[in-house]
Amino acid sequence: MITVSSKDFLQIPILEFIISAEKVAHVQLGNNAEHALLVLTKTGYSSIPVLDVKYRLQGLISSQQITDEILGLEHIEYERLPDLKVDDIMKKDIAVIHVDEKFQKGLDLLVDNPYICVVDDEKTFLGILTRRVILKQMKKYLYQAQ
Ligand code: 2BA
Repeated sequence: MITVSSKDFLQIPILEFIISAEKVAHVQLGNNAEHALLVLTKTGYSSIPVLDVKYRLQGLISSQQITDEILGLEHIEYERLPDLKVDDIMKKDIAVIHVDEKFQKGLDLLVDNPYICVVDDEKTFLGILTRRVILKQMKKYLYQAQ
């Protein structure tokens, strides 16, 4: 059996673990909050990336952020959803990882984030690295080391 040392394992490129962009639910700059909430609800994800027309990463939007934005004193103001733009609600200060990075960097970032957006030099969105995928790889590695 071929075993991999933990040092080698941590140096594996993240490229092979990425969920590619075409499989990732996202919204675009300029979309309204109603559309974003629809996509989030339909896909079941709590947060998704926001991209521009050139597929560059601009931020992340979550159902929690949208609900928070329309929370009035007495009730949730759903009627405001069509007039709100994702641009004004999304989180812009987000962790990203370069496509050429290694497993170790991904692991470090996923401690505090459920997923990390993967970009190239031009900030083009290439996909995401999720906790689930990374945990699956860790499990495989730990079980083979037994
Ligand atoms: P959450 O939406 O909070 O999902 C947390 C975990 O729940 C996911 O972990 C996954 O194991 C499960 N889960 C949620 N919705 C699912 C669905 N529709 N189908 C299958 N499993 C689902 P991870 O897979 O590690 O994902 C971490 C986070 O990455 C997710 O957090 C979501 O924000 C984002 N994500 C994952 N896959 C995505 C995709 N294809 N498109 C957009 N965002 C995605």
